[in-house]
Amino acid sequence: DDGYRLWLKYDKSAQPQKYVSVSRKIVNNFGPSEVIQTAEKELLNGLNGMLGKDNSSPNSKNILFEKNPAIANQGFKIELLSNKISIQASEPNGILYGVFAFLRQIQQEENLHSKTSIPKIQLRMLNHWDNVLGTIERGYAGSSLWKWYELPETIDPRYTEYARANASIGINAVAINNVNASARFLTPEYLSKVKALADVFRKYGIKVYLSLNFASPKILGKLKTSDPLDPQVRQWWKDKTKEVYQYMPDFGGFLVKANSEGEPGPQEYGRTHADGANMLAEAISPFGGKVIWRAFVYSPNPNGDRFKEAFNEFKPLDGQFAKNVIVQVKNGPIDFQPREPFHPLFGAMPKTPLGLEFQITQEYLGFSTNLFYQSVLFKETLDADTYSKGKGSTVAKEISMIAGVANTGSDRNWTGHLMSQANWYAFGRLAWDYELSSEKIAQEWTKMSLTKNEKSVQTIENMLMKSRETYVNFTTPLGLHHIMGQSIHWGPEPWLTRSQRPDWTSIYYHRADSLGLGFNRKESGSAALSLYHPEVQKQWADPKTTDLKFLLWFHHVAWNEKLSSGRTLWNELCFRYYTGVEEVRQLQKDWESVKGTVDEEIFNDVKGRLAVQHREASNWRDACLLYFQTFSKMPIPYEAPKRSLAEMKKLVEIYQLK
Ligand code: BDP
Repeated sequence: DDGYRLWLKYDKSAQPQKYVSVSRKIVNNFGPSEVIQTAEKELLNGLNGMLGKDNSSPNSKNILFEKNPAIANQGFKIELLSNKISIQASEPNGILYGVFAFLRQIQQEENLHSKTSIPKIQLRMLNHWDNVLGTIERGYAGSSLWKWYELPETIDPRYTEYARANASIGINAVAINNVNASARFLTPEYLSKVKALADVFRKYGIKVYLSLNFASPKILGKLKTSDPLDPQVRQWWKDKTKEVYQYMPDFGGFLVKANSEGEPGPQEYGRTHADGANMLAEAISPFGGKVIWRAFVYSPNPNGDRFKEAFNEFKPLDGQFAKNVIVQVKNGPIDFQPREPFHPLFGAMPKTPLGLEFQITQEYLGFSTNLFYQSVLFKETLDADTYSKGKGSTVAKEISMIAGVANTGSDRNWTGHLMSQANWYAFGRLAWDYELSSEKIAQEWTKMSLTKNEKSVQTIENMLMKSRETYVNFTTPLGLHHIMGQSIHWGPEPWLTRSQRPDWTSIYYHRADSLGLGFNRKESGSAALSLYHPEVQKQWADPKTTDLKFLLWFHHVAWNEKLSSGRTLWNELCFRYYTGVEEVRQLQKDWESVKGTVDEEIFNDVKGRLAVQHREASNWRDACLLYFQTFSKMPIPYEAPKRSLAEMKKLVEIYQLK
């Protein structure tokens, strides 16, 4: 098994007798629709695979697709009745999602049961950072799935496989190109290619979005400006948007990265983010489309704190955005680190629809050689309490859309690391229902993707559940952040002192000195903590009571300060780094114990990657501790690293050689 079939294997069930009541006859009473046809095809395909084509049982019940206006949005109801199995929804997508949920019951060998499920977040989206030349920004699983030079004439069957995987977990939108966007995507040549993809995705209830380059009026329209208040520019976008809708009448909308990391934007013309977003919103509103405007902006400010940049830009604009604009905010204030406190904009813009952006691709999480089950990270953010409307105002309740930067690529197994399929899966499942537990999602995924052996399912679930904390331990424990290798964003480089921008160095974030370690974000420091609701501030205001997970995010702590663990900061730091490496060893042992119960090809591939991870974890530990030791001047209370700091620096340099 090379992992290509993801969690949709539909191999023969070991317990077909459980499902004799399920007939292969499907009756569509819902009404005609392309998506319903897909639902029918998927249901038959799944049933035939798992239960065989024939069903001669006299007691078997037909499966009916039925309209039920009481089921809101794209939700579904599965009802097991004495004479039929009914899958109900008010929208075609709901039927499709109901079908996949029904199949999941059989895939996991559950007893069939009735179930009603309504998605909590309406717009559930993947963001692909795919480029015109087939590369993927921060992609670690091969090249782009989209074969631009073959499109639109050649339709790779993989586009359908991709769409069905998404639909099976409820994803209903995809932005197909990099947010650092080429204007090329808005030309007729490329729109016809994008349309070809949209035609495939539509069958699975998925809408296409495009990332756009804000300077397109200049680049494509040869206008003198891209100023959003210029009448010609506004007209250009209206015409262009109309053209886009001629190709794709159900086009979802635009995703925009503006005035961020060198991308063009309205501020070049003295205009605000709201001016830019609203111009596009006006152009797209006649067609019912949306503008998703990213809040990932941070001007370089040597004396400032990047933590505060997006908040300071966007908070004052609350109430100024057009109705069909969604502001998309990364989960944390810096940049997809292994652990971040939730972004202070959540709960702070009551008049603006907010979207939450996670990064499924593991840019800062060990690429595709590290096991990092992200469900745990997703949940930590979704469940975080903003207190905006009193206790229980979680981030999840503050958002109307959710986006994940995709981890898919042309690798046979889609995600490079087989176990990273679980992150794609978990993203979709949580986007649908953020109240699901990470454990439950891990079990589902494991049973459908790897093994049904009970002991192994338990072992793999444990591995997944521990993997995030393990990664944090050996890379950035206690609230350290952004100390990874320059540009490549892989491996340790805590000594990084100089870069194009101060806020791209490591010393900017860890602030190690002879006294201690960590970023003081209280009033006496950058005061970033003050951006949060007072109740949230309380949790992180006092180093004595701050959860150790977040300690160095908010405090500069003395090396010999005694922490709540009973250890000094220095000893705790050493403890975490050493524990992290040990935990990777344990992951290796755990995986060894499932041998024989998972496919051999998959077993060996994951085994190899875990061994790589162990090597990388040791590098992180030695590099970071030897470096921080130059400040703490304290002994490492464990078996000392075998390599010197100079050797570690050399090793890291290799990966940055051109
Ligand atoms: C950063 C990535 C960069 C992306 C940027 C973004 O390093 O490649 O373009 O995020 O989200 O983390 O726009």
